[in-house]
Amino acid sequence: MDRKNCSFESRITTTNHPLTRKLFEIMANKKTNLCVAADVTTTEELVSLADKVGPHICLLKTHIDILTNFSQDTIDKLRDLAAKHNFLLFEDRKFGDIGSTVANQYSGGAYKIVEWADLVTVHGLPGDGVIKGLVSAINGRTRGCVLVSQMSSSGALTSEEYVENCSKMAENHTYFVVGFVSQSSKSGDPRFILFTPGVRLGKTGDGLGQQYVTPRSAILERGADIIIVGRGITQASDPVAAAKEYREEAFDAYQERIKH
Ligand code: 5BU
Repeated sequence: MDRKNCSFESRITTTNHPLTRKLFEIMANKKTNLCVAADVTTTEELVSLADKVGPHICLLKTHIDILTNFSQDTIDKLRDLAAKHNFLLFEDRKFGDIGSTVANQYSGGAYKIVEWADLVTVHGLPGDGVIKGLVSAINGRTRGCVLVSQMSSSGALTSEEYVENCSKMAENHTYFVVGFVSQSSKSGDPRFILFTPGVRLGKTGDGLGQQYVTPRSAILERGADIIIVGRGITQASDPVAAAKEYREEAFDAYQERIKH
């Protein structure tokens, strides 16, 4: 069973991870494989964006530490919107330290990420202690992580060997890892979801190292399951219309892929 030829529905039963299953269900039922990167700097903008694009997304990706006015109210509102529109919360924290430190960063500090983020991003660089550390902080909650195995930025140091080693790490920790942030994947393992950022229509870069491909290219050529789109939506004159456009392009490309 090759991941790239399988429908999201048919992949539900390939995994026991409750959040992987939930995400496949949301994608299949809502007919969307769009994740919006909500890189705005105030709670008001974040909540307003989440409510507007909510009907079109399976996931809302945050960088919670770029908010200037974060509070518990931010989280209460985000969780309400996630329930209202049926999407998951994905904090792009890119944990990358020893297990003991990431456990504290995950559960403590100002953001208490473990209390509200369904999924978080993690670098494999420290070795699998980073995963064990995060898991030690979960305390019975249903949580998962996405391993960053390859970055979208130019000159990224993520070699083929590194990507391979991230795959092995994921295979050893399937109870926590739901998939990879990557630019391409040779892995056909249907349990793992491939998330691809660096997606934008009509631009190839941002002048600061980001590199873009189109939704079709990400899904059909690079094998993405979920596209992550930030400024293509947040900086559009009409973010809702842009979200609809990316959603349609991405879901059409996915449907085309599973036909073959
Ligand atoms: P953009 O506005 O579509 O360029 O935003 C992309 C988002 O995805 C942004 O939040 C980044 O932090 C995130 N990202 C990325 O662009 N490339 C990567 O390899 C990883 C995350 Br990992």
